Amino acid sequence: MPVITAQPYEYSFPTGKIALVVIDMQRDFVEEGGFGSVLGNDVRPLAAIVPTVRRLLDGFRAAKLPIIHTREGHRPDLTDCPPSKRARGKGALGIGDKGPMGRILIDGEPGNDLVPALVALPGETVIVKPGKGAFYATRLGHLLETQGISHLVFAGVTTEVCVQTTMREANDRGYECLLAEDATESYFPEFKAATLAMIRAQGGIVGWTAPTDTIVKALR
Ligand code: C5J
Repeated sequence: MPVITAQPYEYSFPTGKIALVVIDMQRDFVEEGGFGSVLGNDVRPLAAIVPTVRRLLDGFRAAKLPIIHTREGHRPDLTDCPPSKRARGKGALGIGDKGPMGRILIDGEPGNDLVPALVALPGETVIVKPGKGAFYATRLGHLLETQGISHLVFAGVTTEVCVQTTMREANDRGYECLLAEDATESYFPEFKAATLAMIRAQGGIVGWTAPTDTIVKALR
């Protein structure tokens, strides 16, 4: 079994049972004018990881391993958006409102697209999710089960919200989860640092973390 030098200890995976999950690398969070910036965040740290996420994607593509992309997005009629989620934040613009990149966090709007450098290729899966976790109200669990996947590598944004929520959901479902440390980012550096620490604390209570280049090398 290939082994990756990781924290809190080495991560080994059966070839053929590992998949990459790239969380929410969509314009809404990464580009100026999207939901992230409307909420008052500086999106530049998120934009800065795009080349690293691309290296990870290219590593999985070269190894011909399954790739899943997620987008946080709602139906245009918002029937899948709890009123509590829509009301939260009290910002100038909320979910479903018209922003500079179309209706915010709505599936099919320009802002909901994956950033151009990270678009899904034919054969890769895109899951549109109404929640922070990618297992909630989606076909992700069924898809992984039918493909016999047991190990998941994670990347994307934001580390402490959708990435961490999905990793915790996956961990509870029995998946062995590894987070690519430099292919994930937060609007809040201290939240990213805390999330990495809590994932690998107590002997990897949620999973492992490792740098992207270490992961890609192990896939070769
Ligand atoms: C947030 C996400 N932060 N993808 N979504 O609302 O982390």
